[in-house]
Amino acid sequence: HMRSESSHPAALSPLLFLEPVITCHITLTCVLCESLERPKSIKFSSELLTHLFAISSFVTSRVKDELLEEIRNYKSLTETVEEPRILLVGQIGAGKSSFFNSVNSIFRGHVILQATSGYGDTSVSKRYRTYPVQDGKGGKSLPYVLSDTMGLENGDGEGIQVEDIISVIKGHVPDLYEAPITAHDDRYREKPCQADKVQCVVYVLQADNIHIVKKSLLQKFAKIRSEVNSMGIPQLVLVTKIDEACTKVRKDLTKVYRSRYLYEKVIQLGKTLGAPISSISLVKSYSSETELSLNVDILILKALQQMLRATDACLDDVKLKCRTETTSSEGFYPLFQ
Ligand SMILES: Nc1nc2c(ncn2[C@@H]2O[C@H](COP(=O)(O)OP(=O)(O)OP(=O)(O)O)[C@@H](O)[C@H]2O)c(=O)[nH]1
Ligand SMILES: [Mg+2]
Repeated sequence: HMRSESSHPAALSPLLFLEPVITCHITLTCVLCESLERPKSIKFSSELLTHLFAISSFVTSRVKDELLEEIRNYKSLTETVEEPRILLVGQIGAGKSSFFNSVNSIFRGHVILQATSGYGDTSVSKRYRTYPVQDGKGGKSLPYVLSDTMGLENGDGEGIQVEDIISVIKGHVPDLYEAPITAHDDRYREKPCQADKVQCVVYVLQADNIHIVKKSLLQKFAKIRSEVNSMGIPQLVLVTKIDEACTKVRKDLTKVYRSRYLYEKVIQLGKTLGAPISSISLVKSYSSETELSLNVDILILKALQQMLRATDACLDDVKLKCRTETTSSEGFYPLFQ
């Protein structure tokens, strides 16, 4: 019964990465809930219920462990770029800094706020910052860095400019740089090396306001996208605040791939940005919680895994480029057409 109700239109299938696990988890959860809500029609012994909950939690924690294992053991296998850079760009308050904080929290084992996050009339993040991810307190740094930018603003000439973001992507901008970024500055890297450049660009949008994203902002995204396409850098989309967009999902995060509302938003976003559905990840970052939660972690780790895989695609092209010693952009396969 659960299976037939959960069947989705084909376009959503790339998002159903955890289908077997989630189905198992959801089936167990629903059986449990139904039995709790309607004790007269279905009766399970409390012992059986305890076992079912235990199996469900076990399966979910195994998924998290496997994701952690893959992400921990990531290697760039590229001499020129030991630590690939993943850059998050998006509107003010979209949840860029919170995503970094959530990734860091998962590897730390508890919720931490390293990047300043919050709400402001202008971007809360005032500088371009790169964050290495540490594997536990005092642990080694994982071999990739997440880069946080100031938020893009709706109006022209306000906040960080498209040109600034392109400079960051091209590797001209060092860590802790404040916009505006000019070639006259001493710290501006005139000739960045491959390791200074960004290997994956992630556009961050919040699920609860996709329908009201301003045209001016979409134009800024389009400008960045066309420039990034020509550089052959993979581009992904991160949809944050899914809990704010759908009440069912807020109550139970495992419903994320069953939400028709979110499904429609993803399709709409794909069309607006010209991005394939498979390049869109849905997450809920840690915002008000003080403890980690398995379901939040899995979505965050899955998004990070997708970013690292996209980064690999970029690095393969870098290697190919080095081998063929050509400056032509042939051989690049950007994710956005
Ligand atoms: N409910 C919920 N709140 C979130 C989520 N992600 C971020 N927030 C909240 O949204 C607000 C803005 O988040 P930030 O991470 O500071 O956003 P930002 O994109 O870094 O913003 P700027 O630095 O100003 O550009 C904060 O109050 C966060 O707690 C989410 O997934 N769910
Ligand atoms: Mg920020």
